[in-house]
Amino acid sequence: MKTITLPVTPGKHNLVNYEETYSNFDWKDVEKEFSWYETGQVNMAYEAIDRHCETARKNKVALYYSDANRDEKYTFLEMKKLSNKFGNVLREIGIKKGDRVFVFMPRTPELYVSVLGTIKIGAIVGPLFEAFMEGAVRDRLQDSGAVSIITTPELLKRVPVTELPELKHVILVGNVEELQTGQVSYRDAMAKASDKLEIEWVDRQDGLILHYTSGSTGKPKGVLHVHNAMIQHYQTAKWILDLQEEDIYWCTADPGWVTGTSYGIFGPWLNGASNVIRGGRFSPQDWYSTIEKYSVTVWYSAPTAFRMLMGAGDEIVKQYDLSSLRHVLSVGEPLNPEVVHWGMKVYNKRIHDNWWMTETGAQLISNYPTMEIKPGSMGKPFPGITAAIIDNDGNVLPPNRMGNLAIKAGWPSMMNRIWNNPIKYQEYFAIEGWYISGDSAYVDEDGYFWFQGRIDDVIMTAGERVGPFEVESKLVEHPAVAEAGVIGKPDPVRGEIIKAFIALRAGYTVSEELLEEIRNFVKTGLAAHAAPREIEVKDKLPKTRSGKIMRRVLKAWELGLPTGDLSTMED
Ligand code: 6R9
Repeated sequence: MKTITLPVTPGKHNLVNYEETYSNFDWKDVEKEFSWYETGQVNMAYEAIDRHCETARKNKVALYYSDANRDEKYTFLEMKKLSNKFGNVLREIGIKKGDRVFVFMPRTPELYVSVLGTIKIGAIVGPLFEAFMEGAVRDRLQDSGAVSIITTPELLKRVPVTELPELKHVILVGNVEELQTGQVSYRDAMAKASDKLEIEWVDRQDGLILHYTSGSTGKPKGVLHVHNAMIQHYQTAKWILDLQEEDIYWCTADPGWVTGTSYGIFGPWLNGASNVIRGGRFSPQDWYSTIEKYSVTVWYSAPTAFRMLMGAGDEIVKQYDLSSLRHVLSVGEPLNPEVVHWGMKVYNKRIHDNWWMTETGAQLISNYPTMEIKPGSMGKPFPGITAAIIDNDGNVLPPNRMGNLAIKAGWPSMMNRIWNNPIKYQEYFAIEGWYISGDSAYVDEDGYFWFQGRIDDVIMTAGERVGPFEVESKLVEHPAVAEAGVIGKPDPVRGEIIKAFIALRAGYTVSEELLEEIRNFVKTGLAAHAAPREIEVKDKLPKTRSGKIMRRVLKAWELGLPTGDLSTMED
C-alpha cells in the first residue's frame, strides 16, 4: 500500500529540526528550565503556577472556563492565590505530605484549584472520573487508603463512606444544607483561608498523582507519578503541543484520564499557556463554538471525538470560524488515516497523532509539526527516548516486523510504582532494561512507528480504557448471570464497543427486558461507558482448565476468525 505523506506545517515552531535535536538531546539540559535547578526547592504546582507570578505572566489568563451556566477566567496570580487557600484548607484539617486526596467532581475551576492546592502541600492527588459509580469509587479509595475526597453533594451518594475507614474528610463543593461529621464546606473553608501558603518542598521522586487504570486481569491498578515528571511534561508540551506565548490551548480530556492531567494541567501551565476548559457534554456544535469563542490555537483531542465530528458532517464545520486553529493533535487509540485526510479537507490542518500511556506519564512517540506525516503512523520517538520493537526474548527486531513496543527504561516521567503492587510493577520490566508497553507495533524503514493492537485484552471504547475483568466481575454479580466474558468489538466510531458473552443461571430465560436490566446493572454499578452495548447469551463460555475465560476465543467467534490453539481449553 502506498502511503501519502503530508508535508511539514509552515510557520514558526519550537522544535525546528527533529533529527538533529534527537541526536544531541540530553534530559539534563531541560532541568535548567526549572527554578529548582537554582534553588533546590521542588514542587510541581510552584513551577506550573507560582513561578509565572514572578514575571509579567502573572496577569495572563491561566484558565478560561465555561459551561452552560458559568463563564469565567482566572489569571496565574488568581490561580496562585486560590490554590494557596486550598492548600491551607487541607492543612487545617491535618492533611500532610504523602497523604492521598481524591478529586471526584465535574470539570470546574474548583477541580483545578483542588488539584493544585493538594500538590502544593505535598499530598498525592487521585483524580476520578465524574461518571464513576459506587463500586469504582470504593475500589480506588480503598486500595490507596485515601484520607480525603473533594466532591459535590450530588456525587457524594456514590462515595460509600461507611466502607472506607481511612477516609476522614469529605470536602463538598456546592450548596450544602447541613454538614455531617467529617464534612467540610469548600466555600466556607475557602472564604476563611489565607491566600498565603508555605509550599511543601519535596523530593523529585516524591508522589504527585495517582491514576488508576485498567489492566486485563485484577482490579484497576494505581499508577504513581512523581514530581520529576515535570521535566518531560514541560518539554513534550513545548515540542509536541508546540505551545508558544500567544497560544490559547484546549485539551478536551477529563482529568480522570492521564491526558487530562499531564496535558490538561501540567504541560500547558509549566509552559505558561492559557488553558481552556469546557464543562458539559460533547456535541459538535458546542465543540466548534468553543474553538470559535476562545480563538483556540492548539487543540488536543482523541480519535473517537474526531470520528464523531467526522460523523456530524462537513457542513456544520462551515458554520463556525475555526481559522484560529494552528495545531491539532490526537491520542488514545489508533487514529485512522481517513480521519487525518478528513482533517486536512475540513480544517485544512494535519491531525498529529502521538502515543503514550498512563504508565509512561507523558508522550513518547509523536508526529511533530516540522516532520512529514504518514497518516496512520504514531510518528517517531521523542528526543531522549529510545523506542524499539522487540521479541519476547528481548531481541530488537528489524523494520517491518511486528512485536512488542518497548521503551528503554528510565525516562523522566516513567511511573514510579504501582500502588500496593510491586509484582505488577516488575512485570512491565520483565525484559532487562526495557519497559514493555503491552502494545504491538512495527517500525518502518524511515523510523515511523505503526500501532497494531493490544497484546492483552484491554478494551479501548470511545477513548476510555476498560478492563474486561472489571466488567465481567460486575456482570456475574447479577443474579441471572452465571458467567461472563467481555471483549472489545471493532466499531467505526468508538474504536471498540464492549460486547459481553454471558451464560445464564438455571431458571432464567433470555428476554430483551432481562438483557436491558443486566446492561443497566453494569451502568449503575460501574460506569455508563463500561456497560456492554451488546450482550449475547451462550450455553457455556470457553474456559481454560484453570477456569479463566478465553477471551481470544470469544473474539475469534465474534470476528469469524480461526480460534487458534485450544490446547488449554477445558473439555
Ligand atoms: C494516553 C493514553 C494507553 C493505551 C496504549 C494504546 C492506546 C494510546 C495511541 C494508542 C494507538 C495511539 N493508545 N495512544 N493506540 N495509537 N496514538 O491513552 O493512556 O489510557 O493509559 O491508554 O492506549 O493501546 O497502550 P491510557
